[in-house]
This record gives sequence, C-alpha cells and structure tokens, in this order.
Amino acid sequence: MKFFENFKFSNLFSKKKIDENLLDNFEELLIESDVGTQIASDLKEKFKKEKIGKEIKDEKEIFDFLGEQISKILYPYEGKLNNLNKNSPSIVVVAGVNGVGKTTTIGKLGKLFKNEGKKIVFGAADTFRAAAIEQLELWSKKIGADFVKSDLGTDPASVGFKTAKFAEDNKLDIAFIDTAGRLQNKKNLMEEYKKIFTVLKKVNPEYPHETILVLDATTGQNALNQVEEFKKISNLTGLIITKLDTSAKGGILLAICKKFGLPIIAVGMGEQESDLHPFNSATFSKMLVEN
Ligand SMILES: Nc1nc2c(ncn2[C@@H]2O[C@H](COP(=O)(O)OP(=O)(O)OP(=O)(O)O)[C@@H](O)[C@H]2O)c(=O)[nH]1
Ligand SMILES: [Mg+2]
Repeated sequence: MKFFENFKFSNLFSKKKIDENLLDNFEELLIESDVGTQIASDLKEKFKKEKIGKEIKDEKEIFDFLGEQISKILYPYEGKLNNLNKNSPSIVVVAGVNGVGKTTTIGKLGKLFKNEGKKIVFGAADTFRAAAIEQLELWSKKIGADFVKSDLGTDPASVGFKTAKFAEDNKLDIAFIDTAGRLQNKKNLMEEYKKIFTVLKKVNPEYPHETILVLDATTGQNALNQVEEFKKISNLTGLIITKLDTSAKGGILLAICKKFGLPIIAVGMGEQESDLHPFNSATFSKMLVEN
C-alpha cells in the first residue's frame, strides 16, 4: 500500500498548520501501513511535540520529518550482508513460507557474492517439488554456482548434510540451503525443517552460521506470525524482505524490528539477479513515506 495513498495533503494542509484532527488521521494511516499501533502512537506523539501549532512550509517537510523518525527506529537493525561470508565455508539456511521468494533470493545472493569472487554452492533441500529443484538448478547455472541435490522426496536434512560436506570438501566460501515453503500448521513439514538443523549440527555444531527468514512485503500483519513461528523452531539470525518493488512498502518491518529485534540484511526489489540490495534504513524510510 502506498503510504499516504489516501492522504489528501492538499486538503489536510490547506491550513498549513498541524491540528489534532490531522494528527489522528496521521496515526490511522500509520496503522494502516502496518507499522504497528505502538510505533504509530509514538510517531504521532513525536510529531505533535515538534510540529503542532507550527506553520509548515509544505508536505515535503512532513515527509522529511516522518522519514527521519522512521529511519531512526530502523537504523539499529541494519544488518550486514558480509556476515554471510564470515566463515569458510559459511553455511546459510534460507527459510520462509510458500512463495515469499526464497529460491529467487538465493539466486540473487549467490550472484552478489559471485561478483566478489566467492565460490558458492546451492543445496536444494526443498525436495518436495521437482519444479523447486529445477528452479534452483537454473539459478545455479545462471550465476555459476555449484549445485547439490537429491532425488525428489528425499529427506531434506540429507541434502543439507550433503551440501555442507560438499562446501567443506571443495573449499567453497558459502553454501546456501534452500528449504520448502512450509506453512506453520503442517506439523510434519516443520519436523522435517527442524531436522535440517539437527543434521547440520552433526557435521559441525556451529552450522548453520546463518538462518535467514525471507518475508514478502505484500504479506502485511501475517509476517509477524511468520517470524514468531520460525523463531520457535530455528535460531533466526536475519531477515530479508522481498517484493519491495511492488506497491507494498513494507511498513510491517517497523513492527517486526520492534518486536523481534532481528537484523534486516537485504531487500528484494525485483525478480532479476541484480535486484537484491543491502538494507539501508534511510533509503527504506524515504521509500515508505514518499512513494
Ligand atoms: N516483484 C518481485 N518478485 C519477486 C521478488 N522475489 C521473488 N519474486 C517472485 O516471487 C515468486 C516466488 O518466488 P520464489 O523464489 O519461487 O519463492 P519461494 O519462497 O522459493 O517459493 P516456494 O519454494 O514455492 O515456497 C516468483 O515469481 C519470483 O520471481 C522480488 O523481490 N520482487
Ligand atoms: Mg522455492
């Protein structure tokens, strides 16, 4: 949702003064943008303290103020992509519910590190669908990564194991392990997911170094549940939010950061290999408010 889609600035600010009524509208819009009631109310208070009764030049002044405040909230959660490359090999599990963009994100991450001359392997631990294995294999060919798979229906944990071993034996830099998009209520899938970690830890107790949860910016409030559920069954180390190139602006990230305190390490801005960018709180906040 466009942040101020329905916010008729020309009308609201015709008086060029901020009043209580306008502040209420402002708070409502923030809530609609999924930032969470607490943050909406905090932002409203800040706004009130600094701007109420004052003449304002134009709407840009409002955008700038709001953007700065949001950026301040998010800044502590700027993660570092290079954390994915701190060990040799670094073992990275990529998790998330159906269709959020896990496989595509692995392709893009691989491309990013390939550009830095790193040696990469993709492990197809989404063994439930043939198309999922093929999709990851295509990405591996496209960006020049090694690829590890097993037959359809094989235990996903065994693919995790094989991938980690492959990375060790071939002295690679990073192994990205793709997982099936599982819904929280499918208990057996969750068990399979947990087993990936148990088995990786048998290879090395430090594995995986990173477990990234991919979230789709178009999801809205449900993203909070997704983090909650995946946190219960794995030690999440970071988030990647995809589809920020759509009309979804990802206000939910504020609520997520406040609640879970996880670093956001990258944002997906499209379907192509170069469409992944480090998370920058200032850029993100500007986009959230202005676009
Ligand atoms: N616009 C846009 N589309 C994206 C982005 N990331 C992924 N997609 C698209 O979202 C769809 C799902 O992406 P996948 O990478 O297959 O998602 P997944 O999480 O692996 O899905 P499952 O394996 O089915 O759980 C595909 O059509 C991708 O091209 C993004 O940043 N922006
Ligand atoms: Mg996938």
